[in-house]
Amino acid sequence: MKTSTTLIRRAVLALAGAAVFSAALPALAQDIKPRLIRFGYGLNEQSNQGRAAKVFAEAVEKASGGKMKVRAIGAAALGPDTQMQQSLIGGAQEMMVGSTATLVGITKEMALWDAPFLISNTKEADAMLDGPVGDKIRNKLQDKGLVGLVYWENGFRNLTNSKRAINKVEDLEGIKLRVMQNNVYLNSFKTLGANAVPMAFSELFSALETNTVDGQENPFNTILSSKFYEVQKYVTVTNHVYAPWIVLVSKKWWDQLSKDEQKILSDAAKLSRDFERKDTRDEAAKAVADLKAKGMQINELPPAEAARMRDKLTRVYATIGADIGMDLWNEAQAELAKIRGK
Ligand code: TF8
Repeated sequence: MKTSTTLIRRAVLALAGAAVFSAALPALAQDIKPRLIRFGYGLNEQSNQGRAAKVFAEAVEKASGGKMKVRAIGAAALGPDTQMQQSLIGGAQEMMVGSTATLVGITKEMALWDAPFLISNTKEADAMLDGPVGDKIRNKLQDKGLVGLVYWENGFRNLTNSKRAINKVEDLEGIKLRVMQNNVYLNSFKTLGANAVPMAFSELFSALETNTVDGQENPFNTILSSKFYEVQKYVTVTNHVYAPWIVLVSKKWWDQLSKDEQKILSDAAKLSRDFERKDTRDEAAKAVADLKAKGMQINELPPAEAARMRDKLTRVYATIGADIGMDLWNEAQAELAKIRGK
């Protein structure tokens, strides 16, 4: 009797030990080192960008058992997009999120996303960005020292200015309009007759405040979160382009990570993407009312004028095709046709 009791007790102890061991096993088997990840972004903490950066940071910390710490640093405190891109390439900063439009100097194929009126709704946006064309363009970054994890939504861009309501294309004449540091944007707004000037986003608020520029174009979300309503009166709903953001990692740093660490970052990036797109869309859906409440005057272009603008803007397609290569341009068109057919 005694012997069997002892045996059972031993067996129970062994089982308990095994249970403890196997519970600890996945964590032990995972190759995760303490890491500090500086994740830079350009908008403020209260923006859709800031909220999603926080979601990403929390997901990474949780999945790594607190070993990988993400320090999300907003308001371009680590520099504007182009500067952060260089820091990532050099390995002086680990991660960032920013516009695809400011990446064209590094990966010219990114200019596909600058094409006015290419993407007409969020269903098309998701299918394009997360599909083969989006992947192909994202993967081009690898040769340039960057890893693109996911696309977030910046959104459909609209015009604001402090001079007058824009009711027809000609109303843009003489308006000094800030655009991103990107040739398609520059050419697009020059084509419309505006006096377009490229400028980093981090300089934009004060440029609007001091009337160095009269206007700018960004999604409703950014007009709200960056408080452009304090320095701009008129909003014109143009939805002239769907702009993505992209979450980037320094390739130099990425290559030092274990497969487990890379997976934690990829998974958290996907989670943040899903959160960010929903959050951005929810915010955009009620933004018109919010901007009106802040005192902005909002107008839509009459359909005939919208069509004229569209016609003028789609003329830049030829230069985009030449820049990114006609193969990629045609592939994108075919993919869009497929998505629209579904
Ligand atoms: C712009 C963009 C910005 C982004 C952001 C700073 O107008 O739309 O919102 O680049 O990441 O510069």
